Amino acid sequence: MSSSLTAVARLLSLVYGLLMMGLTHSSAVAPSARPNVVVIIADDMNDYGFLGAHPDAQTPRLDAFRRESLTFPRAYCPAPACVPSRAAFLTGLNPQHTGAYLNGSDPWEKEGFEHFRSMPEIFRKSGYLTWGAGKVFHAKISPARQQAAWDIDYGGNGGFEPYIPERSQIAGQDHGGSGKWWGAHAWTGPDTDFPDVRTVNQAREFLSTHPADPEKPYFMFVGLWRPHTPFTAPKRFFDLYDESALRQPPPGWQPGDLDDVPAEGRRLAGVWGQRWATSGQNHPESWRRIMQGYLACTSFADWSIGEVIDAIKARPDFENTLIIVTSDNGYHVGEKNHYEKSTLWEMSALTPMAVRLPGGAHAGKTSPRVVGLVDLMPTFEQICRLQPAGHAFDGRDISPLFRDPGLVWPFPALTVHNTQSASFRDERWRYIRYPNGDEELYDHLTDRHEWHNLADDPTHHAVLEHFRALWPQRWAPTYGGRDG
Ligand SMILES: [Ca+2]
Ligand SMILES: [Ca+2]
Repeated sequence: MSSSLTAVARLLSLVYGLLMMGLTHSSAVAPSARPNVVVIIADDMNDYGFLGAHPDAQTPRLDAFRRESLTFPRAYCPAPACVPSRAAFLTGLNPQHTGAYLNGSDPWEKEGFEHFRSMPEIFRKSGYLTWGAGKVFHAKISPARQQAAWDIDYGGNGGFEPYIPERSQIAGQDHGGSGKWWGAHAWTGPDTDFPDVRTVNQAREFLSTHPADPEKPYFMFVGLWRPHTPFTAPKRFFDLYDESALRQPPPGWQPGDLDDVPAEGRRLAGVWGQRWATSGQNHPESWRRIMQGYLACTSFADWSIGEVIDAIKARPDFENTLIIVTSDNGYHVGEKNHYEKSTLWEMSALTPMAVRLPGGAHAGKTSPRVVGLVDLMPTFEQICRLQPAGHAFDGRDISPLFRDPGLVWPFPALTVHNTQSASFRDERWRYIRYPNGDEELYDHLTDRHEWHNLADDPTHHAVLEHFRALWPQRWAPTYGGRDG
């Protein structure tokens, strides 16, 4: 008798468990409790480790995080550089509607932009406790805005330092007049020489001491400075990569790839001075060195991401926390004979995104749908029931994809580089158009590295017409800045 009772109890418990699982999975966020939100943004991280696109890249913490998360391998930045990408995803507004197109534009306090509220300001005004450290806006911010944004503000923790010491600089390959940016150097000083490590320590401190409060959830923005140049990282991350054994060139490089690219595309490939433009062919030694530096810094950023996530997981309110890991833009390491970003190709535009949903819904799954960083703000507004931003978003709420990652989602991502210079990406195609009307078209079904420009192929006339019809009509005057 008692054993059959036990069996019934077990059955009931199993049914209850399944019901709860179903509840958790069908509603990503319980309506009664707004989730905590953590946004971890790496700087200039491409798909090498995130999606395993480079055979030598090691990102074990991201791999583990992806096993608990819903991954969007087709996520794109609104602009392929730090300042305009952040201006866009922190407001939910695309560059062509604000004029914040370029690095060096410092848009935040300029006329016309100064009234746009940013992501942390909106969270704070909506009753969240807001915590920010590291690289966030990457532009001049007024004290008033800074105060409106954060309850707990650690600032940038410094910046890109430590720079490349002279002995590790690559001679003649300077960057903005200083060799300190270019080279690769295994750092043997203390970890805390790195702003990212200081940020991680502050995050750990907050996460391990701040009591869970369902009445006042927290919003945390962790802005990492790596893998952006200068390629310095603690030595143990360089030790992961034997420079002489690195498989080079990277999978996306092909000789003569620029031959079918219009003049403006070739010009963008040469921005940052011509020093790197032909280095793929001419400087294999320094290319390998830079690759080692980029991969080491990618693994360093991976470690930083993992440390923050582990601290979140140790909290009692972990299961009601939404964690998003992504980057502000992608990165070329020689593909199309180009370094860095600021182009309209996949290597610059792709910012893979992994989303750990409350309750662990869709863990380990992948959504094939095209989304963008500019979708974050409207998505948070919906999920976290935030106050209206005061402006209409260009991005869209992607929380329906959090419920059903396979939902039909026919919205291409727009990546804007400058006035009348932009690219659309849908699940199959990339379309690029430059200010003089020159175009590129790539078919990702057969050409994932965008080697074959099909814009002149009459077979694809209808595809070109489709994207031309989507071309933005309004282009705000620019706040200026620089091309790279
Ligand atoms: Ca960046
Ligand atoms: Ca080509």
